[in-house]
Amino acid sequence: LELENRLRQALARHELSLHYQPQYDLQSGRLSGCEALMRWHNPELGQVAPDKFIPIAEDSGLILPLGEWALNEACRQVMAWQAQGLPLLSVAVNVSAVQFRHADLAAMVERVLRSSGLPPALLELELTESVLAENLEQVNATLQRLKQLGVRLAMDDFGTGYSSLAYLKHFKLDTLKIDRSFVSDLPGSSDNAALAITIIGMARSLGMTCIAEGIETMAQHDFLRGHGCTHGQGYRLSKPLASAAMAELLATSS
Ligand code: G
Ligand code: G
Ligand code: G
Ligand code: MN
Ligand code: NA
Repeated sequence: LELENRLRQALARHELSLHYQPQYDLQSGRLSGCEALMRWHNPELGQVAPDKFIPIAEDSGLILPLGEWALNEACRQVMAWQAQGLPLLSVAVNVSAVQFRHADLAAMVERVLRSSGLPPALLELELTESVLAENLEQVNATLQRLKQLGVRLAMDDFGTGYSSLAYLKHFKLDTLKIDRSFVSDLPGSSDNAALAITIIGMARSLGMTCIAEGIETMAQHDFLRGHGCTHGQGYRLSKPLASAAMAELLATSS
């Protein structure tokens, strides 16, 4: 509860920030976008990891204001970079199942797009498989409204949930993100190699962009690239960067 109370004040006290992890086109090596990741620095606790505070935010409902802040901040930042003469790039923002369940998600996204001026096609919302396993009618309606806004939808952590195949076919999302647990021991693990190749093929046959997460070695990079995975992110390519460092990267990648 102590952490929850501190988190409750974190927004007003400007303790939250976003880091941006670059995403690359694996074939050309070019920067293709970034994923916004929330960071919390509390004066007494220091840096608190998202794995610790996101679940608390979800259980307490604080994820609603925090998630809206993150979406707004990410969209605003991308437009601010463009205003500084840096290239316009797409940004992916994580959306928790709690936010997705909330009736107003599409209205909130529309509001943020309008106030930031970000072209909707440059925004990708990362959903988890758990989102799609809930009330089918509501999920359908929300996905429909989000698609009408023109934003892209990604399936995050693919392969770690359940019923993946049926949902994937049904919901026609834009992007499939291969969970890093399948990437970690490539190319040595024949199981993971087979799984990664299967997921890449699945994305291709469904017409989806495929992003591998957690690429830490050149061997993983080359394996994924060689098997036709279109995009990747991970420490080997770049760690998540504070906004100033991301701006520097943008300045050298145009
Ligand atoms: O080559 P350069 O230092 O600009 O690459 C920046 C990062 O992009 C490196 O960490 C590299 O691993 C990664 N990268 C992304 N795509 C490619 C690619 O297709 N080939 C190579 N060699 N590196 C890539
Ligand atoms: O940022 P990593 O660096 O530690 O993130 C850990 C976990 O926290 C990941 O599962 C990531 O999806 C989640 N996460 C990070 N930022 C956000 C955010 O803005 N919203 C939500 N819902 N999850 C986030
Ligand atoms: O669940 P989600 O995919 O949103 O989480 C992204 C998380 O993965 C963040 O915590 C981010 O810091 C972390 N991450 C990004 N690149 C790597 C990587 O190469 N290796 C590992 N272990 N984690 C990574
Ligand atoms: Mn993610
Ligand atoms: Na993930």
